[in-house]
Amino acid sequence: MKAVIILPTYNEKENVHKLIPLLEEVVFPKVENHEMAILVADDNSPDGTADEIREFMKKWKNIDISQGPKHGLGAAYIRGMSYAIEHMGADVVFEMDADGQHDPMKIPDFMKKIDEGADMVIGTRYSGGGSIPANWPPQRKAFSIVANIFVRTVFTKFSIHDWTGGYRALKKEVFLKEKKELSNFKGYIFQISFLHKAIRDGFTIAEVPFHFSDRKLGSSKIAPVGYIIEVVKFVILTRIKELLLGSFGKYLVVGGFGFLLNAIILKIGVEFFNLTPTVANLAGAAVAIFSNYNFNNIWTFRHHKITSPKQYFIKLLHFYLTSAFGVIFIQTGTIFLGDILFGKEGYFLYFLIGTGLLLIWNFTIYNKFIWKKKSTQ
Ligand SMILES: Nc1nc2c(ncn2[C@@H]2O[C@H](COP(=O)(O)OP(=O)(O)OP(=O)(O)O)[C@@H](O)[C@H]2O)c(=O)[nH]1
Ligand SMILES: [Mg+2]
Repeated sequence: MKAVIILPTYNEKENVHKLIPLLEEVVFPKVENHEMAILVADDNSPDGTADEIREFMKKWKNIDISQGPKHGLGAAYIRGMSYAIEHMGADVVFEMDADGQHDPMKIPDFMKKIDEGADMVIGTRYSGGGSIPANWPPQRKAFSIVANIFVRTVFTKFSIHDWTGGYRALKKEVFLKEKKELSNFKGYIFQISFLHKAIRDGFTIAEVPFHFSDRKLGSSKIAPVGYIIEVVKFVILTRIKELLLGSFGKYLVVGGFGFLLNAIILKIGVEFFNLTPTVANLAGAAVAIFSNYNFNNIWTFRHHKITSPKQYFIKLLHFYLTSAFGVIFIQTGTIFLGDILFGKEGYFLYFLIGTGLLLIWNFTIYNKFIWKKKSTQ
């Protein structure tokens, strides 16, 4: 395979001067069985980074440069990856800071993970011995640590420890698949969104721990603290969109329809058939649960559809039981607790909180037990 290390640069003349010989003379000879090359994605740096690279290109034939206007890190990577694949024949592309903060000696470890079958390898500072500079100011440390915990939690993807780092390797298939959807996001958001899409599309992800050293030469282009609000906004909006457009949105539509059925039957039962509200509501709930079960089966969770008649009845029974449990213990229980702890006045708020918890409970149970992958066969 051919792997191209993409170094995005904006005024990194002094840094590439040190990094490129290190890659060529020390690191590349350590990578067995793969052809290694370098692409510098330079945004017309005024400090003459490109001239430095052109000098190196005379000495080493596996170096190339792609220049363009400065539209941010994401744009530089999109341009660089396209170039590496189309003009250099790359099978694998690396993202690597040009300022030496990404320990180049880890490159063989990334390639090993690719050899073992990973589609995308993430350099991690937050697991397995990886670390961030001890001398970073407290607010930068806090930003980096909290941002990563935040992203992992909101995306409920705890197996990936470093979402914002920029030391990565990926097969060209990953880039080609996601290219259309990759926007010119600024620094950290580009990294988060790229990884999020790769996971969504089922690519295999692996991690390589590394120590992120402090920048020694040149100046920083990314202002971490300035990104806080943008990162939070991006991650939350992405998650909400994903949930609403995905099975959770369908589940809400199905549940909303069930709720309407329940309400109509309750009203007809009481007003036209003279039933007591309790009995009429039980009938309405029973019909609504039946409707929910079937619509969820053929629509929300259609990828894990229950087809065998025996399974259909067993799961229907489970569905009734878990739905009843949720209504009695979670929804009604929340109202009960609210009433005892804070008084009756807030009953409607407790109802709303209880219903919210109920929705999450049901969705989790349906995913994990009713329509879980293997049990449906
Ligand atoms: N081509 C290009 N490269 C960029 C741009 N912004 C940042 N870079 C490069 O991306 C890499 C990471 O940027 P840095 O400024 O080092 O960000 P950082 O590592 O979070 O910050 P420091 O720890 O202060 O170095 C460096 O190689 C930069 O030169 C850009 O707009 N265009
Ligand atoms: Mg840096």
